[in-house]
Amino acid sequence: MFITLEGGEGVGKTTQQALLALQLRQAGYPCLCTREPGGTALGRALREILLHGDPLTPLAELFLYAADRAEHVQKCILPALAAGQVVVCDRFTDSTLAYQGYGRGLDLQQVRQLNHLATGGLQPHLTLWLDLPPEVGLARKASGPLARTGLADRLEQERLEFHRRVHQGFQTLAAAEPQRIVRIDAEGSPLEVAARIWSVVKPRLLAAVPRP
Ligand code: T5A
Repeated sequence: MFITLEGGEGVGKTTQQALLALQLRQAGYPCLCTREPGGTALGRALREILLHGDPLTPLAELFLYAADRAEHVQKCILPALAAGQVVVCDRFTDSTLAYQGYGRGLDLQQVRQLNHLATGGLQPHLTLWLDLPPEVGLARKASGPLARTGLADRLEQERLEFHRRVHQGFQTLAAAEPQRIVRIDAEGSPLEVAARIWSVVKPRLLAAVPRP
């Protein structure tokens, strides 16, 4: 089963990925945690350019996310799925639609085509959209440990208006694909959010994957 975690900045995806992996392993499901950008050696180099390099044109940015994904799908995600692991990925194609499409204003149809090319048509079985007002997510990040290093990345530094468009994008994507994309209220403590996530994942997992 291929599960993705999506949402704006600081909504708690990384925190929830670790908690979900714990639940999965306790339930006897081997799982792989990975992320985009940065799930492969190439991806880690691209992540540095994308998040901390000089400003890029929107189209160049789009192609770099696609290159990261093409490598990631072939070298990491597909082999793990073939080996019977549950793959939990922090961001995937919906991030590209939300950030580069709705946020940057690139043509949505072209973004979809490039997503399709990069993934070879692979789609998540379940996408958990962690929904939080952009102001709250940005404030969480601003008070987190990384903020004190002064290493806020390029996308975090975008204006609030950009993050509102991204949020609106996720909302539209979720409304269009309610079976695949499930909205998770990301307010509350990490354990409260984790319980909401598990209540969505568990029945789908039992239906999709035989109990180990
Ligand atoms: N991007 C990515 C694109 O533009 N296009 C694409 O196609 C793709 C794949 C990735 C950037 O790349 C962009 C989007 C992003 O801008 P990233 O570092 O992965 O960069 O950025 P984020 O995904 O935003 O990751 P973060 O780690 O910064 O945020 P998370 O993972 O959502 O949140 P997390 O768990 O790190 O938590 C943030 C802070 O909040 C606290 C944590 O302790 C931490 O300090 N926290 C909570 N506080 C209160 N209550 C809770 N429930 C909390 N949960 C966590």
